[in-house]
Amino acid sequence: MNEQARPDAPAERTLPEHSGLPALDTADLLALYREMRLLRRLEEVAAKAYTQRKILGFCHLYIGQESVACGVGAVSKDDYWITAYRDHGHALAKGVSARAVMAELFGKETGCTKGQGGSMHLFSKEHRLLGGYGIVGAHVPLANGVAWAIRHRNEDRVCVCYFGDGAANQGAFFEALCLAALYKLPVLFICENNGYAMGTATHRGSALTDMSLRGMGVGMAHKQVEGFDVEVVREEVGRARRFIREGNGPVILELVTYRHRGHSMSDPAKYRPDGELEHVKQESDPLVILRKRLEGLHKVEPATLDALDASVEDECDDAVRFAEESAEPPVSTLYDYTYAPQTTSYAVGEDAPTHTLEQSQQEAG
Ligand SMILES: Cc1ncc(C[n+]2csc(CCOP(=O)(O)OP(=O)(O)O)c2C)c(N)n1
Ligand SMILES: [Mg+2]
Repeated sequence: MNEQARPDAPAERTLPEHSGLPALDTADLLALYREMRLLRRLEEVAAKAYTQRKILGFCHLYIGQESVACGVGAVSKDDYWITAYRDHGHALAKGVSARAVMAELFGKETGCTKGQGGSMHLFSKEHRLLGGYGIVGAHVPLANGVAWAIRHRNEDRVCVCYFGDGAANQGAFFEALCLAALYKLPVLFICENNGYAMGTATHRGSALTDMSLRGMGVGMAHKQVEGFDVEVVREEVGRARRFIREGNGPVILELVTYRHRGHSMSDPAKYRPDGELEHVKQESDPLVILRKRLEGLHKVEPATLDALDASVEDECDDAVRFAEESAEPPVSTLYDYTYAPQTTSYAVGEDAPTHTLEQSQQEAG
């Protein structure tokens, strides 16, 4: 069959060789080390608060995966991000404060979602963090909508869509991928393959375990990347982001990672083979990798890194105090932000008016 008979055969898409980003210096790497340390420590503190029943509901920890969110954040702070329920690390890496994240976990009105979302629904319009979703795979099509808006507004941004290896088996995911490639939408799909979907190892849920290869079926540029080294993540995401912004269409990256804790706080994670966790912690802990590099290659004194650790400790203590002292949201706000306003008369980029349930019902007739 010749090319003419197949005019829609997707051209081979290759990512650029380099991101074009400048190399990171010692100060940049120290900032990334501190950020990853904050992600980890805030969650260790949250885990303790959870066992004290100060945090209720579901709580999924990101410990072990910090190099992904922080590596992406090093390239993509001004983009839109959308993610699933394992979202604490994404919020922090996007710039949401430790106070606003912890207060949200505590269900307080000072939280980034005004205490109405909790752990799985961190949101910050100011930081272009568009959630936090609990239904596996359901947010992936939303990324396409965000990308349409980016194109419509002519913004120099992409939408970064994070999801897990389990989500990459969902129908909504496949459909979203297909349309994103067809319309060349500015989406960077990032599969954080942490080896498990709840208790199911990736190879027990899919014959294909490199989820970036899902891009092949729809003609999308794709790559599998080792996700434990924050510098590598930054460079690879930089390459993909550049490709997208140059108008070549979306990219799917699989970042190989690992979660050190169970699926959620109620999971003792007994399904792992003996020694697997210990091995990963020894060989592939993102914090250990970067600390070793800073001490070895960059000749940073251990005391400098210890001082950063201590400042993170203070920041987390402050976040807990802030969350504890904050008020719960007033009951009168229970239905706020639930119903979208019916009007379409507000301009793009302008805030939609906040509606009460009553107002929305009146408008709906
Ligand atoms: C549609 C749907 N099916 C099942 C669940 C229950 N569930 C919650 S998390 C999860 C596993 C998802 O794993 P993965 O996508 O790999 O993300 P990870 O938890 O590893 O970050 C499942 C099956 C759900 N929330 N939504
Ligand atoms: Mg997973």
